[in-house]
Amino acid sequence: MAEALLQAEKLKNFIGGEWVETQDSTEVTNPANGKTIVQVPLSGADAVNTAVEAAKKAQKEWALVPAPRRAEILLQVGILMKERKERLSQLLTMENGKVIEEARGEVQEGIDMAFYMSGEGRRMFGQTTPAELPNKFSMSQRAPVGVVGIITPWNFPIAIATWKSFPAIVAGNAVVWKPATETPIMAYELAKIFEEAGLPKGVLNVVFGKGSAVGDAMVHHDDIRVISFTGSNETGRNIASECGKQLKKVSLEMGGKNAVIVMDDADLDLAVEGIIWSAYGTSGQRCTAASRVIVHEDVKERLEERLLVEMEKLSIGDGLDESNKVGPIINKAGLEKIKDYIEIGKDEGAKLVAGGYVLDDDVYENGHYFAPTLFTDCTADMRISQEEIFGPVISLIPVKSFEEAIEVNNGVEFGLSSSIFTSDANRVFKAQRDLDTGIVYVNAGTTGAEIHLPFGGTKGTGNGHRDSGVQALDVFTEWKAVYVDYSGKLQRAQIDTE
Ligand code: UN1
Repeated sequence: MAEALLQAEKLKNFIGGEWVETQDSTEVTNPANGKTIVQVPLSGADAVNTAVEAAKKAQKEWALVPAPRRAEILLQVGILMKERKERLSQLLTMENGKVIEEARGEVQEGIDMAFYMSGEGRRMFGQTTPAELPNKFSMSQRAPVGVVGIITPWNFPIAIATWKSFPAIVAGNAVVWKPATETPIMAYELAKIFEEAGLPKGVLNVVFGKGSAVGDAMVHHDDIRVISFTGSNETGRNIASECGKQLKKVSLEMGGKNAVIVMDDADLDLAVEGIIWSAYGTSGQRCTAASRVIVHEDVKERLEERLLVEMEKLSIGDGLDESNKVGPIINKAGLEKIKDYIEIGKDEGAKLVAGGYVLDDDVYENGHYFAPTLFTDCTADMRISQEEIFGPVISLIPVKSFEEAIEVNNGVEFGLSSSIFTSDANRVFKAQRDLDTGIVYVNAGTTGAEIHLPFGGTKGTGNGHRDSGVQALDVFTEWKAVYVDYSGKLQRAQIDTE
């Protein structure tokens, strides 16, 4: 099936508009069954250098194409993605494991981003503003940065790529992109779509390979002026410190330890639905996934009972089977990490009430499946309540008040997403003010960000930048202030004002 859908056995890099073969490669396996899908190139610094040269050359001309014309290519990309939505979704499920319904949602997120960013080609507003001197005009406008590097993760291999590459391209930059080696097919397909949509050669370059080779070469390349990265905290910190030394702009989106708060006045059935969806959907492998439930003690028992009932109903298996709601974990390393946290939680004295084990019956073949897991009676400072597990594991923490709930929510290193279920309007407004996260949901789970709003988080989640939304343009542009003096004489600012 993969062969028929993919029409390639070995992927190639896309550099300067050419499909370039590499010597080394490694296999990409389907996390649902361990079967090989395709070979992905393992490139080195040479390929990055060639890609940057191609990008530099292309960018000079691309920057001179009027933004509304650049945007037309994005519009065409969106149309082609829409036409191919089902095929892309199936390939996404095969390489990433997420269930097909969610894969369709992710591809849709990319389509939305294409249509949204193509509109930005006719906006990209700067400001005109009065000058302080007579017969003088002043304005600000966005200018492209040049060549930008984007490094994207396996958990949203197409959506996150569109959040970064589309604003970069519409703003007049050229891109060198390193996709995750676990999920290269979405990158290959998106590059093909760009090629068909008529993007000039060299504006988008895809270099497959490991972070330690390709990513490292990108971070160290003098001519890449921006790095936009989504991935682990450790890698992000290393990238930031390296970029800091070079005064390279860097935008980071890293981990989360997102919580759903359930107050005593909440609609409990709705809260349970929100928790199940945001904690166990995508097997908990979203940066935005809920991994803590902070519950008012008066409703703790009722919430727990209902959660256990709904967890029982979750069918787990290959995401291509429409009846499954929870797919596999990306790979063995991911599975091992989750297993380790189960032991940590038990040792810390948390009560394991459901799940906590690997599913390895015959029906799961060589896939990596983990049972949806619920720890209860957790305290806020346990490691399982503090650290990102990236799997279908909830730590349920009872609290006595609204104020304590907010404090527990904010008492972690990360600040990506948070949610509160309550029917009290005063609490709604206090919570959206006091929850220290980049994304806040009221009466919904912690996932479900829309592309025209800024995506990112506070504290250890990032470094103050945002993906998607109009804010993404700030990552990929410089602000330029322009003064035009039409007085015909020298007017000195701040001096000749009398
Ligand atoms: C991620 O987990 O890194 O809000 C991205 C959401 C999705 C995007 C998640 N729209 O969960």
